[in-house]
Amino acid sequence: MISFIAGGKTKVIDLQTIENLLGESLPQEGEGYGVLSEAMRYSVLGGGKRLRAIMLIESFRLFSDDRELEKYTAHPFACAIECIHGYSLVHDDLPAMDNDEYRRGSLTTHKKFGHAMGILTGDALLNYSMEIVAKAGENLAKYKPDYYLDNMHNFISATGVLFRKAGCFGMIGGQVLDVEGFGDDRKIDTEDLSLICELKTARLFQAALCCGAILAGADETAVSLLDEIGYLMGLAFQIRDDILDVTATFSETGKDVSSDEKNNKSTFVSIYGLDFARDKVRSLYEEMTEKLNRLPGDKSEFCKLFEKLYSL
Ligand code: GRG
Repeated sequence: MISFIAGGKTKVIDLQTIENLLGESLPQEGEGYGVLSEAMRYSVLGGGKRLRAIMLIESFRLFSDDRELEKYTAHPFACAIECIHGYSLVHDDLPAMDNDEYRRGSLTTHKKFGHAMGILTGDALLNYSMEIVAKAGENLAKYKPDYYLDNMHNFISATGVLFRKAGCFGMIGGQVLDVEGFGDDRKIDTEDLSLICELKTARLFQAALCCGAILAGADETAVSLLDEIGYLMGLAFQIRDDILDVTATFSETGKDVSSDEKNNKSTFVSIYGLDFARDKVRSLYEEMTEKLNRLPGDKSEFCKLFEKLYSL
């Protein structure tokens, strides 16, 4: 459970609330065509730390106490970013990419529903993320017309940030570099590796923090600081993921271990070694904490999240 105090009020966002929001917003089982809604729900609802949703909502709460506005803006964006993250994992696990069998302790989507359905489920989740955001815009116009007229530019700006950071110049671009770099057993250099990580992993962290803040009406200085924090968080997260790939067990991660080695991938660990990788995570942790402390409000729960994510 993540909780923190801002503006004198205790604020709590718990995992169950996010699970409920996601469960309600995804197509219900049996809705639509064939097995698709079941596969979409399986892919998104079957575990996951909900980091991006939590970061988005907590970032909103750093700048606004308006729970009604949060419900109409940050909540649908939190669901949308989890759908985008979910689709990226479904596609990343496909035979044409990492060819993994387990994710979140269960069979990967293509292993359970077949390859074609793995592709289609990922497609549907990406499209659905846009449907969620579009629907939220419609609801705002209908139920919060004052906000709609005065602050719609924030909603539009957050929409652009989310899909740009997830798109061809962001996460998908990073995956392209990853596939090109590793597809023929070439070893990529550290500069390329950092860029891939920045695009593939950090962009969605940045999107989560920036969207939450923008929706709450934060100013440009705060948003760009959050963008920097998201970058550091993503980089540290990826390096930690590389470390866990060689040090953790299946029961700890719920996914295939030694997947990078199996795919002959260069990682921060394979290039620099475990000790250097651990030191790098620690120094990134310090840097993100320093930047976080420049933001307004009580950031203690963000600090707890950092500790949880980056302790080694
Ligand atoms: C296929 C377009 C496309 C993109 C794939 C994100 C990504 C890009 C691939 C995932 C590769 C990977 C394992 C990266 C390490 C960092 C990461 C995103 C780990 C999974 O995120 P968590 O730990 O997952 O937040 P949960 O299951 O908790 O939601």
